[in-house]
Amino acid sequence: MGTRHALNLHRAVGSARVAAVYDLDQDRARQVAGMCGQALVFEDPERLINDPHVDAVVIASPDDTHAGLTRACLQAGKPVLSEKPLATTVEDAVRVLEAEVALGQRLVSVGYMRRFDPQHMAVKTAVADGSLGRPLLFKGVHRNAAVQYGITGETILINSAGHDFDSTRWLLSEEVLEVYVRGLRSRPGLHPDTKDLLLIEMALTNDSLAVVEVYVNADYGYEVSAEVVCQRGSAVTTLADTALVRSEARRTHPIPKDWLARFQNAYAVEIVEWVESIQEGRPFRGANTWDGYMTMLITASCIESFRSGTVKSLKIPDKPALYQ
Ligand code: ISE
Repeated sequence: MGTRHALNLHRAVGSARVAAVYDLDQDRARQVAGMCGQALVFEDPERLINDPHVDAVVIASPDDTHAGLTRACLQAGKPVLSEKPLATTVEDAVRVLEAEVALGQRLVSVGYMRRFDPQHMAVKTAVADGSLGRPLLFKGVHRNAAVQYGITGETILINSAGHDFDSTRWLLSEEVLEVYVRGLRSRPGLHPDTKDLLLIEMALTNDSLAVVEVYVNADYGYEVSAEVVCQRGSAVTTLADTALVRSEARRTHPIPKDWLARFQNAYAVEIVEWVESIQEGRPFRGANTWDGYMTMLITASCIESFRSGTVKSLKIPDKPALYQ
């Protein structure tokens, strides 16, 4: 993910350059720095963050390091685009939120890249214009070919389903009030504790609903779809820039193997928008700390529901003025 962001910055953003790279794997850091021109290589992420050659930081490290590194950026007064999730616990998300509110300046952006995907943006536009009536239901499908980072329901909720929580809030413009999660193990050969297919139901403000399938061992490829059902119609993401191929008595569409292929366009648009927002001194159009925090609250409630098998309610906190 870090390589993808570095290359997108290097190739797609004319008004910024990759000044420095850190990776625990220093060979990898040198390799990426070499692909991006004259970038410096650091042995320590906090020194990179505080280096005067660095104006802004992209974090694409393991999930549980995001919150600490993001706070280091806030301490240095530097804008930061953190990969999702903002944090892996509610406590860590609160610490980032409190640090930013204390600073009184919005410096943190969170990489929920679907907000920059043309298909998702088209759904948002169709729904937001009001002609379909009130949005009633979000239906999400999120499939990975094979799981990479872990196979517990908890891991999937933190690492994968966060996208769907963000899509739900963003596309419906409502907040989640209640969640209910069920999971199953898709194959007998997997570890007995595995739950690699989750079904998540949510009740939201304004009497709206959401249902999301997250299946991380779908095997055949990578797919994400989002539909918003409204009073007088619905809007759903269509296939991303693919050709319908006719051959040997079949019509076929290719399916991407992973999110880097499916969302390349979104990642490029996201990083261009992020740099422009910094250079123009305005808020980033994507997710901010408040969104990252709300997603973490939903995730934590889903983990409780998944463990207990019961419905969990959320208390929506007051939104600080900084994010109004
Ligand atoms: C990964 O980190 C992503 O961001 C992908 O979009 C998601 O589909 C995958 O499940 C995550 O592991």
